[in-house]
Amino acid sequence: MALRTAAFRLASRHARVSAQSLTRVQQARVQQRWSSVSQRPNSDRVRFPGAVNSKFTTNMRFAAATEDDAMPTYRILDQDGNIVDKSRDPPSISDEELLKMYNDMLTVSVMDLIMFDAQRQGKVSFYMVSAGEEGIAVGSASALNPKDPIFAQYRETGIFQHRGFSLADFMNQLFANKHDPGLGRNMPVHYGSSKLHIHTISSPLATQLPQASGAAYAIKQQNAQNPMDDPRIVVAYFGEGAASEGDFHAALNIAATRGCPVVFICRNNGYAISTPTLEQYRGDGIASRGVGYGIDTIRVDGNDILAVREVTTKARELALRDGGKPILIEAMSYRVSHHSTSDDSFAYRAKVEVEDWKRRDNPITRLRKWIEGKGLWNDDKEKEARSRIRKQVLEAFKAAEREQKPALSNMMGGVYEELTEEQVAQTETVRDIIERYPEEYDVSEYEGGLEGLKKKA
Ligand SMILES: Cc1ncc(C[n+]2csc(CCOP(=O)(O)OP(=O)(O)O)c2C)c(N)n1
Ligand SMILES: [Mg+2]
Repeated sequence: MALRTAAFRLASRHARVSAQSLTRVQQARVQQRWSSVSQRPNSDRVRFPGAVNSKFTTNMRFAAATEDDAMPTYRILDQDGNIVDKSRDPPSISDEELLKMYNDMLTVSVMDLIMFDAQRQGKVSFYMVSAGEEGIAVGSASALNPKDPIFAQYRETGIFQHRGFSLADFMNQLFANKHDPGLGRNMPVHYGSSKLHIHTISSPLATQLPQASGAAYAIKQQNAQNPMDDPRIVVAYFGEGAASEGDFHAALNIAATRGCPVVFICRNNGYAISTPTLEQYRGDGIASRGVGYGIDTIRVDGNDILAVREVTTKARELALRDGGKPILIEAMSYRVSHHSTSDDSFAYRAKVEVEDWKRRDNPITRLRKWIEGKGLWNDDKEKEARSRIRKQVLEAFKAAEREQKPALSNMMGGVYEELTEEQVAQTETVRDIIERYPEEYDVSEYEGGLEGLKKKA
């Protein structure tokens, strides 16, 4: 009984907080929706709770999903880096920010080439590149407040780069050395940074999406309770393949019904490993699903970093309106490289298709053309930047490679406060095996060697 009273008190407090976070107009709107659902005689439209504004018709027509109705794709620059709509003002962005965006994309691209090869040489176990999609990550990150929490998938290295994740941070995680905050427990490329407000990437697809909606619900309350602070939103990235997971649907629906300030950014790159989009869905991409959930949605050209930045700025503003609401951005792109180092994409797509895309369009060359047109960039600067970045990446690479690995005790620790009986027994088994087969198990590169098994994590 006492428990039930406490639960009731908690629920009513919750309802009060939610009500406080809505403006009067919004409250009136919510009430209007619920007070007008009774079907009035002679009304020309349905007023049932499940569809409150649908006109009656005698024309039997099934709503058809045709390609003619495909949602348009917003762009600012054409493939030659020229503004398409000559009547509009040029995007308002400083030269400094333009050069930072270009440098960030270039850094990701140069690091990707080096690390892909490093995996082939057996230096790291796994890698994933962002080729062709650098503009989505960097362009959207550049439009956010640096304190907006981010939930990413794995092909958004550009957001880490833009927020200030250093080359040493990337390399420590990739080499799983003792400076990796995850202490080598996660796969390479699954970065995270509490300092930069980016949640750690996890492998199971789409799990980040309901988490993002939940975090946005918490932030909605915080925005309402701390009106003097800068309001924040949550941003969640995912691929079009991940949008086939149930978690995607749960995340969009809860965000829409609870009015959570979250911007969902889908990178539609045409493939989910070997599954092309044509086999993944039959609707109008992922954008059409946002509308289905009552979420304001836009489709944007992911190769146009200025367009990505502009729609994200607007999406952020909209997400904070009306007490908070979700927005969906579908950024169109093409996955230029293999899915990961474990994949050979020429087993399921033609080389010529890839070469075509590489030649035809690319977020880096498109921005390069724009900044060259403005007199901010040229061949010499390009050469200098590429060789400088390459040198910096290789330096960070060598430094991280030299560092010791985390102590062996971290294999078991970090889950429970104390090791369980089973973990203690397993630790002893590991010790026994290493001691019996020292040639097979050289543990000298782990902090503390075999003794590192003892240390508490
Ligand atoms: C729940 C789950 N199912 C399957 C996988 C295996 N898997 C890893 S990435 C991937 C493809 C995802 O494609 P998409 O979301 O389009 O992202 P992209 O790789 O194209 O950037 C799959 C099927 C997984 N990690 N998690
Ligand atoms: Mg994909």
